[in-house]
Amino acid sequence: MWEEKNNTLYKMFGFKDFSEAFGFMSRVALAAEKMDHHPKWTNEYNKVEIWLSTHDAGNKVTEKDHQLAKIIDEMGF
Ligand code: H2B
Repeated sequence: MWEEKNNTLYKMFGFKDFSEAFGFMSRVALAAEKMDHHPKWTNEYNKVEIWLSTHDAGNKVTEKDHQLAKIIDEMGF
């Protein structure tokens, strides 16, 4: 579940290891670049945290953030 937190959509993802986590990040990076909407995120070993917001709208959650969240969810991780 994405959580609305400090004007972002936030979600934490856990993986088996770094390779799985980075594979996920690669898929998200390609989707983000395609829609020209890029995540703020961190990765530590098998954990990825993502905060989605729209800079162009003054760092607020917009429809684009909901769209990217949906695309990430549909990747099925
Ligand atoms: N990503 C996010 N998260 N928010 C934006 O407002 C945004 C972006 N704007 N990626 C895009 C790039 C814009 O800066 C470029 C010029 O299209």
